[in-house]
Amino acid sequence: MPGNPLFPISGELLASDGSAVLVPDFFSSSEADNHFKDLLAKTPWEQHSLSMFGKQVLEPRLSAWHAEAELAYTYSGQPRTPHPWNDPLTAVRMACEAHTGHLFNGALVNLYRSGADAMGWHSDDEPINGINPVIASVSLGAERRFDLRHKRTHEVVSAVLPHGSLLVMSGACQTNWHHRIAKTTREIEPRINVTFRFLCC
Ligand SMILES: O=C(O)CCC(=O)C(=O)O
Ligand SMILES: [Mn+2]
Repeated sequence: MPGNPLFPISGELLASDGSAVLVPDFFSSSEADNHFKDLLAKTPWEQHSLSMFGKQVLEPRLSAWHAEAELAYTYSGQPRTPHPWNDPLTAVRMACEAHTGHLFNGALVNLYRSGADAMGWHSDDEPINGINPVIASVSLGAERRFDLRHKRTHEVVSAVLPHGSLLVMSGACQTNWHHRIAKTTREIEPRINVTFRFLCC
């Protein structure tokens, strides 16, 4: 169901040039509450820096990269040493694998502590993700708006990502669209997002 911006939205967000399918109630609210609590407690949160206009600035969020030991990952130009899988992450990963029929061997976990935390426009198109990657993105905690912007036409498609939702980006989504979580001045609670990927070694 392509649209811009219709809230709440579910199903296919993109009319063309890739796929982004939102499943708003992927986890029940009690499952989502438990995953949020467990991941908040068990994730080895780090704050990394990124290069912006030639300067190193701290990323406006906390994050952790989880994968098998040999799968180092360079994100925002920064090499990341993987942390081992933990129980809540494995449970969420297995649910995403069962739903999508795809295996995932890495997960980037992000903590947006408040509306001031964000992730700028980017696409998950690093070569290690392979061509037309399937990326399963789980949202827990505060709702945030997710924007997709077409790289050529600059069309913007937006959707709110609810607590316990799953967004599956696939096909040519990373080739043709950027995505972001924008800052908001609203007073909001923390949000955890996990993006599962399959890295080609
Ligand atoms: O927080 C989100 O929903 C998006 C996260 C994201 O795009 C990423 O980790 O690459
Ligand atoms: Mn991304």
